[in-house]
Amino acid sequence: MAECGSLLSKITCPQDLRNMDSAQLKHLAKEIRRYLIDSVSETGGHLAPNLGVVELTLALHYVLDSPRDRIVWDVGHQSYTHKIICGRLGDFCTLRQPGGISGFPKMSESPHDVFETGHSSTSIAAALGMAVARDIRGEDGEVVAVIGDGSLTAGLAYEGLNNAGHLGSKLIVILNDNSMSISPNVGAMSGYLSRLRADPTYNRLKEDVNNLIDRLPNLGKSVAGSVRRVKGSLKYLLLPGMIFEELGFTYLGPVDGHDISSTIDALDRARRVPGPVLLHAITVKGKGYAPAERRPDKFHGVGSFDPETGDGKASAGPKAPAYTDVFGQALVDMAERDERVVAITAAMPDGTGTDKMAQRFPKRFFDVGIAEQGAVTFAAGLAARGMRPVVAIYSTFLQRGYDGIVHDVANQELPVLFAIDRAGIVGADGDTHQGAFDIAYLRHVPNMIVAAPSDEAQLVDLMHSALAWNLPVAIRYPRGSGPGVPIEEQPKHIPVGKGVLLREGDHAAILALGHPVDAALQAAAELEKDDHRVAVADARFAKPLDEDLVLDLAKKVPLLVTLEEGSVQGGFGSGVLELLHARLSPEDIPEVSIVGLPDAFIPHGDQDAQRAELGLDRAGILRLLRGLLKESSSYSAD
Ligand SMILES: Cc1ncc(C[n+]2csc(CCOP(=O)(O)OP(=O)(O)O)c2C)c(N)n1
Repeated sequence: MAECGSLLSKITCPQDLRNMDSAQLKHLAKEIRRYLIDSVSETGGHLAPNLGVVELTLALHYVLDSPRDRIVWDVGHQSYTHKIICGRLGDFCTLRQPGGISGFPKMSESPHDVFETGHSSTSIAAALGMAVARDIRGEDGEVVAVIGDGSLTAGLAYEGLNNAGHLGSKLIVILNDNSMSISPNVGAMSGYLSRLRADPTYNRLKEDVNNLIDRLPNLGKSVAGSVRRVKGSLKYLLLPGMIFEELGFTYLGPVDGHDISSTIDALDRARRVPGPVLLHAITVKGKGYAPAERRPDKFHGVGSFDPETGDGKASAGPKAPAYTDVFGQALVDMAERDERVVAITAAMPDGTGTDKMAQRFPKRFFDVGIAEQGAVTFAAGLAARGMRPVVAIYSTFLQRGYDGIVHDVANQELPVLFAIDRAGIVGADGDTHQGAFDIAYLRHVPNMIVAAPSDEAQLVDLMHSALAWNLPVAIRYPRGSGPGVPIEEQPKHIPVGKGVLLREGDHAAILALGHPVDAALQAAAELEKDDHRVAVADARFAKPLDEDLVLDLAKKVPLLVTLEEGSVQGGFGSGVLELLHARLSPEDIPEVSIVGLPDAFIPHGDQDAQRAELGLDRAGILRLLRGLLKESSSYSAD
């Protein structure tokens, strides 16, 4: 277990920081950094973002009085120092472990976690809501949003800024600018921030003019007004588009976010400014740990690693390639064959495997920043002009793109292919990141095709087939690897809405979608040993359903089990039930059991263990079927 230094061990609450002088605070930052490296090397987690905000977090907690003053962490992946300072040092070794503390802010863990996050760019709007509530209720206390430059690429962040400038409530936004998203940050705003970083002249000049005005004796109102107008025009001369000020914020900075004393001073000033204020802090992602400073993208989120070298600890045994890698390669192959194919990611080229496309066809690859909503409508525009966009986004983040899918893509029947990675249980990232809802939020959208491969080869086949279908298509696949089947050089064409019967049986049938197909086959083979003849079908599509396959099975067996790694409410199994009720008379409908994700937010845990708990592994399916077959009055094993 990681050991903590002598200063850190004495911190029980943020108020303890106030008894420290600046040398001690500096030393504490060093201890925390060492502790973070050692501890995260064991548990895994978001290392580089946290190393970048150690001093900033200490300064915040030094100046503010949390939880009376509220700190809203954007994404929340950088809240480790906050967690440690706010009473969770003892639990920190359980970070992201089953039953342990979360990698994101959690109100159930501490009153200092005032808003829960995981998805980016919510902090400004949420903090503004808290500030306005404070004002309406006649309370006091600061509200502070801490947002990274990557998270500032999302429309949601600008909506928050826009509303804050309009409402004028007292609100502090800290822009933690390390010029990185997970990968290097992109976009025009990122370019603007770089210019601000490189040349803070305007801000110095603005202060000089303000000081001058204040110092002039008996300055008449009109003269002061003129000087301020000159100041107003100068800003256009020196730094065109002083965006934050124009949005109604007072802009402060840039400040070196690793210099605790300067950051404390800047925060003190920010507190004194009335109305919304944005403090621009410059930080280094991965600060103080050479491997992370060299490769902040690789150390954004890590598994366990050797703290001496930064090398990841290899997991045991050879593994099949991850779905993400299979997708990335298939995407490049598609792009080789069809020059209309273009790829879009929302700030996650590595995470989605689209980095392969970026290398091979840089002009046909687009990183739009953390802007899932924009990515979807951008793809619709591309498709409307004859391109074949592939939009690769994790299931949980595509929730942001729902309206674009309905309004811009499906309603116009545009052939956009959504590659939905991390569909299903994701493990250590937890409730905010589970890919639980995509089947449900896509299945009811007219014109959408929703497919899920049961192995890697089928993912490739579905992708190539989707090009020929010429319709809006979503293909969902899980985090991690598939069963490891070989991938043929020549992809096979899969007709829309066609599942496949993999195993005959007349005692019961399992109709599985995607990842659980493999476990279903294993369970059926095991059941055979007890003379239970269980059919297994790979549905391949949640929409359109293979009606013939479903109805045939329903007519043959008294018991039908559906499996999916998605929410049961509104999911694949619901679709099967709808079909059975629409097409069969009640007495012909077999007993149906739907297995999937429950109507609950599933916390962080081990991916396989959680599948087992939910009955979505071989043992769980076996247990369920044995129970159901035993109960079934209409069937006795012969
Ligand atoms: C809506 C959404 N899309 C994607 C992500 C994945 N993600 C997590 S952190 C991150 C980068 C954030 O960059 P920044 O805000 O600059 O913080 P940094 O990690 O650089 O400190 C991304 C893309 C997310 N959490 N939420």
